[in-house]
Amino acid sequence: MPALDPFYPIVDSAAWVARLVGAGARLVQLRIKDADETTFARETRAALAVCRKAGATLVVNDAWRVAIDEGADWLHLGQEDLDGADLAAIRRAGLKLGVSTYSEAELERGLSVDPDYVALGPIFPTISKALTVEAQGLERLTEWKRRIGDLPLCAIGGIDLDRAKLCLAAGADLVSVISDITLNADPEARAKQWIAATRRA
Ligand code: 3NM
Repeated sequence: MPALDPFYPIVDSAAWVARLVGAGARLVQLRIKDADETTFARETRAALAVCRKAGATLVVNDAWRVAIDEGADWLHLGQEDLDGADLAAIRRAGLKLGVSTYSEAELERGLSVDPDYVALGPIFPTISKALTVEAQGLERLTEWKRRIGDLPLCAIGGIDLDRAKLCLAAGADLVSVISDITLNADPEARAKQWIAATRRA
């Protein structure tokens, strides 16, 4: 598997995917909450078309049936999503899989499904997702990386550009971000800064 790009933004529409891929992003997650299946399928199809044209990778969050039906290559599942997902069908469809982990037990569970990357979060407090877990901190990233070896490790939660560099130095291979990009006054320019800094690291 070719190495995944270290800059891994998460957005909630195909229009956002197009903006960030246009700015140079090569790994993007489409994470839509509270949409009906028709909207999700339409957005996924449009986002896949944008990514394929640019040679970028789209990761579909949670909606595994849509990901299979639309022929996506990647899926991301949280621990709660793992319970309801048909992992055999997902693998049969050839989907690569990323999983979220928040604790030792969840890391064990995550590894048991033979994922293609493991995410640890929230590294810092986040405004973008309601979570009951405390911030994990950078040391935990180093510990997770020691545990999972060559498997790519994704840092997520409260990460801005300076913190992204710290996460990579601590052992992360990928850094996922929402608000530092989407709430920026110039998201494309911010994405380019991230790309320059993370690819250099
Ligand atoms: N998952 P921001 S934190 C979607 O810890 C998501 O698993 C998290 O957004 C986890 O970059 C998070 O704005 C939100 O903090 C990340």
